This record gives sequence, C-alpha cells and structure tokens, in this order.
Amino acid sequence: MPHTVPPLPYDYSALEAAIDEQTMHLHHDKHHQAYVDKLNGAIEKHPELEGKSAEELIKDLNAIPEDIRTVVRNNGGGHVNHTMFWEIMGPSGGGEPTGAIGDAITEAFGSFEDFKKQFNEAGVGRFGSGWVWLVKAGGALKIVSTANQDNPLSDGQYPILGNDVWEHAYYLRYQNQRPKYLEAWWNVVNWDAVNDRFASAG
Ligand code: MN3
Repeated sequence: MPHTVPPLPYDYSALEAAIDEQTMHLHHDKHHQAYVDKLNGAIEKHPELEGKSAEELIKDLNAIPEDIRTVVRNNGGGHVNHTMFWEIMGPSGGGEPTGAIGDAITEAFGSFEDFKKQFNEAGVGRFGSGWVWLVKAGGALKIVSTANQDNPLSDGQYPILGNDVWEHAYYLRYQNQRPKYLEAWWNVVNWDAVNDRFASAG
C-alpha cells in the first residue's frame, strides 16, 4: 500500500483561531501531498520497503538504501511530521494543558507559561525552515528544534508535540512575523490528542 495523506479530522476553516483556511488547504492538500508523492516515488525503487510505516523508515535512516536515503529523510519526515501536526490541533483546542502532560510540563518547566516561552523562543530561533518540538528523550521532557523535515524519531527521541515553522505554515496571515504565529498556535492545540501521544511515548 502506498503512503497516503490522511484527511483532516476537522474542516479547513476550523483552526481560524490560529491558521486561516487558505493556508490549511495549501499546507494539507499541496505540501503534505507532495511529501507523500515523493516518498512513494522513492519506495517504488525499493519495493522491499513497502511494508514499512513512515515512522519505521525514519527511525533508522542508516538502514535506508543510500540512493533514496535523503529523499526518505526529507519526505518520510515531511509525511510523519504533518500527520502528527493535523492530529494535535483541533477547533476546541487551546487553553492550559490537561491530564498527565499538563502535570509533566509543570514538573519539567515550572509552569505552562515558562514552557510556552521556551518553546516559542526555540521556534523563533530556528533559522530557516524546520520544526520546534516537545520530545521525550531518555525519560525526560525536552524542547528541541530540527531543520527541514527532520523528525526527533531519527535521533531516538519521541515527539509529543511539534509546530511547523516553515514559512508555508504561516506566511499568508502572519507574513514575516513568526513569533505571532507561534503565540497564536497554542489556541488550537488539542491537549487530548497530545495526552494520547504522551501515553504512547512510553
Ligand atoms: Mn509544513
């Protein structure tokens, strides 16, 4: 089965509290689709990889044949990153983190406000295109950022949540003002979905 873009679990206009409808269409229908198409193109050259999930592929990039390794890194990463991204947002999101992840954030960072501040700073500080993440690494929560479509799974870290700081994620509404996008993004974070990922982090 080739990889596919999952449909959005809400309407394209559902995240207006942070992201406009046109950006959602371009981002989901065009950008994410392009990562999936390029990933499938690479896998066609190595049918032995057909049974593997995108997560499995990027977890061990050294196991990927060299001729498609960079394509899988960029586009397998793009597929995994965006699939998570749509899942962890929602129209009834926002507010303070709930449940186990709320407690863990307070324990690790002092408060949600302190966590958000550090996370947003890491997002602003990512030069060029990339992602900012909350990961579980060696049993601890950490904020990290990655370039391009690199995913923390490739470094043995589990992504609990992540925000896309490529310009395509925010430029129509926020233009050059990435900090404003990072701040508004918390209005649509779906803490139930983030708790599910935290539970899966082990
Ligand atoms: Mn993107």
